[in-house]
Amino acid sequence: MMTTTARRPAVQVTDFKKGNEMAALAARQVDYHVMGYYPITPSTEIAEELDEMYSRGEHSTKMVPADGEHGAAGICYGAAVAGGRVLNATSANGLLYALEQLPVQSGTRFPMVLNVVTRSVSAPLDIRGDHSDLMMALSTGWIILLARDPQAAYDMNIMAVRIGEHPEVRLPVIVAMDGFFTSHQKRRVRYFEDAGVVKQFVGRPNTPVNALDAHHPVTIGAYMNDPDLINNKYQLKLAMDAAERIIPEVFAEYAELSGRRYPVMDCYRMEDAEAALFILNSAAETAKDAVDRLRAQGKKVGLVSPNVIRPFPAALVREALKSAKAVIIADRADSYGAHGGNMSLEVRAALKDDPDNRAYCLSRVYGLGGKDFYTADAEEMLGEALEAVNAGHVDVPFDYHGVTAGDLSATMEPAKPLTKEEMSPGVAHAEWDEASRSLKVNVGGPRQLTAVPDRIAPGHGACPGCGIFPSLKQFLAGVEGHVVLLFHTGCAEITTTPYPYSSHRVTYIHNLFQNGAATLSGVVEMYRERLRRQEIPPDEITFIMISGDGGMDIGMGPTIGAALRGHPMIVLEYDNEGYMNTGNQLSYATPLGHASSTSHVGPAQSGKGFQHKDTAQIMAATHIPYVFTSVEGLGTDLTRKAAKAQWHVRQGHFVYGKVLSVCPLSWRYDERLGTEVAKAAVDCCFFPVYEVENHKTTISYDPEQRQKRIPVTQWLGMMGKSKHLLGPEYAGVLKAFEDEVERRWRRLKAMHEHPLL
Ligand SMILES: Cc1ncc(C[n+]2csc(CCOP(=O)(O)OP(=O)(O)O)c2C)c(N)n1
Ligand code: SF4
Ligand SMILES: [Mg+2]
Repeated sequence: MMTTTARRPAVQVTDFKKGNEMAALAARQVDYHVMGYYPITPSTEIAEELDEMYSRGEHSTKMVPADGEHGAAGICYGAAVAGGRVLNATSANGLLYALEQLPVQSGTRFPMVLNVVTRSVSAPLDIRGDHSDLMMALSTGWIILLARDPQAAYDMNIMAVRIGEHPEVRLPVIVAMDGFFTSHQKRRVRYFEDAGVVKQFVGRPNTPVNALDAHHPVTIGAYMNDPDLINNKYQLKLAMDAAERIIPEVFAEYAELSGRRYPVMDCYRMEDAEAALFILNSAAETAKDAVDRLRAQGKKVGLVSPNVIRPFPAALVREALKSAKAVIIADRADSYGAHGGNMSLEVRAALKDDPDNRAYCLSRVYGLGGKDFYTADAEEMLGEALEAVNAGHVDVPFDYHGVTAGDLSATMEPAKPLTKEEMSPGVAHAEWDEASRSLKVNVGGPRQLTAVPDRIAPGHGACPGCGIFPSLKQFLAGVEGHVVLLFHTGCAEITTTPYPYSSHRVTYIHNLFQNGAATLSGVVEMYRERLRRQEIPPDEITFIMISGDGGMDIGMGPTIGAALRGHPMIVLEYDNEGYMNTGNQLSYATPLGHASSTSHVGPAQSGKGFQHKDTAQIMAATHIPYVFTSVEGLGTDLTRKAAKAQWHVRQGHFVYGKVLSVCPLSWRYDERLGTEVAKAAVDCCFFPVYEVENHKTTISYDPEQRQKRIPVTQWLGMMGKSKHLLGPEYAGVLKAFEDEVERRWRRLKAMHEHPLL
């Protein structure tokens, strides 16, 4: 893959690090102006590492946590047109969610660097590595460099800046490493001791056009029709052509500096190879062992593996496979229906242009969803190619490699249906009282509520002391009859549906957390339409979406949309103040100053930099008839509100509820203290418990009136994530937080007291 050059390289440090750490290290040394990002496994660590470094004052890159990947891509585009250096990192559906912005960035020719830590695209949801995300980016006009190991993750991240910013290129660059295989596995690595070496190599950013030069106003992104558009795109094609020339030049210059030489096409033992394997990234390193083993048996095999796939090195493919008699092209993604993955189609097309090349081509899809690729797999593939050489024909031009029958007993057993009668024990009841012109609710006492069967069975994988499931239990106890649940991605989803198991005893749907409310809207509309056409029995079903607070960042738009359309359904947000299932990154609901894995506390940063999101008030502003907040353990408050919510849905309305949900793991407190921590959040007025019913705000539990109010500091001191705020050095942050809590509480009190507010 890389060889050592003769010239003396700059001074370097030897270390043991993983790909994500190396990408972050390179970024720290480049010292980008801005990073716009949104967490998604397995790329999140890059932002986490950089945030931690920032908190220690080790770089000055402004880290901007976006509201989703589309937003992150927008932030990056804006930052790039404003003339500075820009970084992003994403994976899987995150890349797809950003995809729409990628041609905007390349089409207007603003360079930036995007790390794609490859991962399988949902559905089914799988967090491990394949190339199904990366292959979607092939036609976006971005240069794509591959980083097959942690060392390459560092080196490519540095070279990407120079390549993309070259005056003849001016294109954004993706650096792609394999999720988990490269991003999370530590290897021996070397990096420049002095960041100045990197800074000198990348030089000062050269931005011929930018949005901040008031003396030279420019129009960026003019509307363009035919005949100009095709000419514009031709220029992009020419830029890619230029990149084909410039990439090896930059690689060579970097080799002088680092001692590490990256060929555009890595050919391993191809000199006299009759059978070759074409494969990308980390799997190529594994396959080299297979080549060695087969060579030891006297078999003429070799390996071809590009370090760049955009521009696709077609000429180098032809050159590498000039004398091969068969090539097996392995793709870690399928281009469904195309009879081969993307690389296989491109290699075949490249070879077609060499009239003398008669190599048999075999296309194989392997390693989807992170399925391991061992030396034995590469041996088997090379064996197939050798067989084609010996037989003089190809039996199976395209197939999957490594598919097994699986465990045939592993089916998702349908749950024993809960009957309408079982689910309607008459414990929770809401009724309109004309005399008082209000809704009267009766939910019985806690003992009666235990008569309601659990719709979610106890066998889930959440941490001990997790607040989600007691909250869901108390909420669902107030909803009678059939329900259909839609869960956003998050801890509640991950811990209840690990295939082939499901904790759900009622119908459950998952969609990614940017789009659940729209999905449930579709379900509701179809329910109504099929009822109208008498295609389904006239059973009442209550539709409920369960989301985390993170889902109310990225999925806020569709939720507001569903509310404005007035689709009869309940959206219940469990707010644990962060993106917990992905490792405790900040969400917009994370309070000011609180520590998370993307809001570290250190000499240069005091935890999260902005105030917590007030989703309940945002939703109240859609003027839906019922919005509530609650917390588990406040008597039967949550169950009563569930009964009310169902009543409003039965009237044909959209309802929004938000529940504070404790997370011992990431809030860092003793898991036995959950109820106290939650109660303190309410008693210090950080999390007011109230409802907005028919536009009238009523505080359900007023700690002041009950003489239970405690200082905010008492709550903050209970949790490892916020304790630091009690120290004198954070007095300013604490004051800002206390003031905001007080302002919001006073405003709520005023709304409670005044019917028109
Ligand atoms: C488009 C997209 N971006 C990012 C992710 C990664 N991701 C999945 S769940 C999650 C956080 C969810 O946070 P929240 O909704 O608060 O639920 P919690 O994990 O806290 O229960 C993130 C960042 C994803 N699956 N899809
Ligand atoms: S990380 Fe937190 S929210 Fe997620 S399961 Fe564990 S305790 Fe619950
Ligand atoms: Mg959360």
